[in-house]
This record gives sequence, structure tokens and C-alpha cells, in this order.
Amino acid sequence: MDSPKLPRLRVSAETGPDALVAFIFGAADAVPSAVDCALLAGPPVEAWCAQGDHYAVRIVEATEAGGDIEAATEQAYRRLLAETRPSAHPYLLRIWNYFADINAGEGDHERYRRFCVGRAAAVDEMFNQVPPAATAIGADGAPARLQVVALCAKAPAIALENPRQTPAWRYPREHGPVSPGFSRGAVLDADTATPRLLASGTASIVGHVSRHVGDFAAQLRESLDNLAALLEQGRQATGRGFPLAGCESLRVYLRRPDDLAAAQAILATSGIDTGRVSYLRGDVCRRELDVELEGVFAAS
Ligand code: 3EB
Repeated sequence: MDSPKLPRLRVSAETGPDALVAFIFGAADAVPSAVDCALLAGPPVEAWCAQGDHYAVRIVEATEAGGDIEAATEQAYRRLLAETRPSAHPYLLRIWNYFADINAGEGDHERYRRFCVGRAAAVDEMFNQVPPAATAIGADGAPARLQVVALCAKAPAIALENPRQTPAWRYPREHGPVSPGFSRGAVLDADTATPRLLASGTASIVGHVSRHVGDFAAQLRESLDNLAALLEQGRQATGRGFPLAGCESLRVYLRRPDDLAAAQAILATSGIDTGRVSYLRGDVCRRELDVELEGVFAAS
């Protein structure tokens, strides 16, 4: 879908006493680092404070030569690691990946699966030991542009898995030649008064199987159930509760903009403050799935 008039997601990071990681939906032409994902509805600013100079946001973009998403991904991740590891913020906690036509190509040639191969080829042992929380979404920007946004830190986060879901790094062969390298979530600042749980892209997958194919509402409800189970894991790992009501921001990626009203109706009864929800046009990396959630949750 081409939607040049819709605002785009912008990422900015500031450090200092009021340290802030801010994701701002702004006009694409005004913002060089705008993410190629159109905002369909919701607040134009997503911002959450992070501790002092503990965090840094790094943005890497790569251009696909001849449509080779695997090579572009490997190049982007090599650059990301080369910049991140020797820096003052060597730990990768959370990564957002955006590129076009994520579901194009058949079988192991599907572009998302090639992306997974390129990522796996570039990352190091430190990455694989505790894979970052992540999102990988098909966006509507330049056809040959891969955008990788990484939240980096001075220390590791607590990585979370979801008991309702097979760890992505253990997905069986049927989902691609290389298992995706990401964790289901990460808890930041666990030892402070204000921990935050970052949920990875969360879809209608139970075990490793896509559920409710063709039923948007059921997919969204299943995704919310997965999110609730992840938040419970955060509580068990830290002793702090992470209720849905503590949601500071939720992104809902919709394959079809026509599903917006149905999504809003379901989110209205979820316990999440609807004023915190942004709806974005994006393709889930499994073609049979129509919706994916991700979010930031404060401890109660
Ligand atoms: C899934 O659960 C859905 O490859 O980095 C979600 C979040 C998904 C991150 C990634 C993929 C990624 O398998 C897809």
C-alpha cells in the first residue's frame, strides 16, 4: 500500500538528566530518519523515559542491491555490531526492523526468511546468547531500504520468553532455514524503582503455529493473550507486576487498514489505555497473519 500523505514513525533519542527515548510519528519529509511505516490512528508521539545516559539509540539503514535483502541485512547487522560493541553502550536490548515486501518470494526464498539468514550470518556470540527483543515488519517505504533501529545500553536487560510460544530461536525447520534471533521481551532497569518491560512483536502464534488464519478479531485476541502471558513472565523474573493497565505505549501493526475499527473495538476492552495505542500499516512476517502488537509497560 502506498500512503505518502500519512505521517511516518520517527525515532529520536536524547540523553541527559531527562533522558528520553522518543518515537515520534512525524511528517516523513521533515524527518530524515522516519521509519517507513504509516500511522493510521493514535497519538503522534510515543515517548518513554529511560535512565540517564544508560541508553543509546542507533539507526542503521542499508540499501538492497538488486533486491538482495539477505545481503543488505547482513551488511546492516555487521555495521550495527561494529558500531555498537566498542561503544559505551555495547549491549543490544531491543531492535526494530522495517523493509518492504516482507512476504514476497516463495518458501525459503521469502524475503523475511532471507532476512533471517542475513541477520544470523552477521551476529556474534553475545547476540545469540541473549537475543534482543525485536520486531520485523514489512513497511511501505523505499522498495530497497532496510531500516534497523536498535536500543543499546551499558548493561544487559533481562530477556524474557513466553511459555505459550516456542522460543523463536527454536522454531522448527518448516519456518525457514534459520530460526529467527530474537527474545519475546526484555525488562529494562529491573533494579530500579521504575522498571520497564518491552514486548517484542507479538502475533497470533501458539507454540510455533499460526492460529486463527482468516479471522482478524481472533488473531488480535490471541495476540493479547500472548502479551498477558509475557507480562506475567516479567513479574516472575523481577517480582514486579506489569499489568496491561501499565501500558505506556502499544503499537498495533495492521496488514489491512480496513481492520482498524475492529482493532480499536477490541483494544477498548483490553485494559490498555486506548490513548496509548498507535495503529500502523505493516505486514506481519508470516503472510497468514494480519496483526502484530508490541509495547512498553511500566511496573505497578
Ligand atoms: C513471531 O512471533 C512473529 O524476526 O525479529 C516477531 C518479532 C516476529 C520479531 C524477528 C519476528 C521477529 O515469530 C514474527
